[in-house]
Amino acid sequence: MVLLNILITGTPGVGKTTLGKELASRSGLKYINVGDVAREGALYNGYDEEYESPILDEEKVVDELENQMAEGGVIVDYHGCDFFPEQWFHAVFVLRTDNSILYKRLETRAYNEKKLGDSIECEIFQVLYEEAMLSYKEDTVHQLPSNTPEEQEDNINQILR
Ligand code: DAT
Repeated sequence: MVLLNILITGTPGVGKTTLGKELASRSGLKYINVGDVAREGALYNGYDEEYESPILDEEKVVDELENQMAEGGVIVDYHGCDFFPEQWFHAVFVLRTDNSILYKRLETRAYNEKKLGDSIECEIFQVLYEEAMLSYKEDTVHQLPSNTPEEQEDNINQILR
């Protein structure tokens, strides 16, 4: 049996982690948060002073995840999607959140003003959706609204189907 791999992507704060963990617990698939993997393995290649955050070493992340992706049955969560090998994922879900709701969610994080503003802009200009459409076959990319708990429930059911 081939186990499917799923990518959940979108601007920070749209609900990737919340959805990914819930989906994993209901489906039995394994949840992988790329940010956590990078932190645990120190998979960085510099520090971004403007964003006050380390820069992901994308090649090292791909190397680190390769075996698990080959095994299959994995849900990957990351706010970027153009550096993963295309064949890793059978379905790519881009979560979308209205700006005012996203702003309220991000306000509670310790983001500096630049990072907060850029994240909102990223959502307005649907950067992650376009990145996904350029990186994967169009029919594997699905946008899902992620504003309310009801929408989250709908999304889980849709992905499970
Ligand atoms: P991400 O992993 O994309 O950065 P998150 O899962 O940490 O986002 O969610 C950010 C916050 O928003 C968190 O407090 C949970 C809340 N949230 C996520 N999805 C939601 C939804 N569909 N409806 C209401 N709140 C949601």
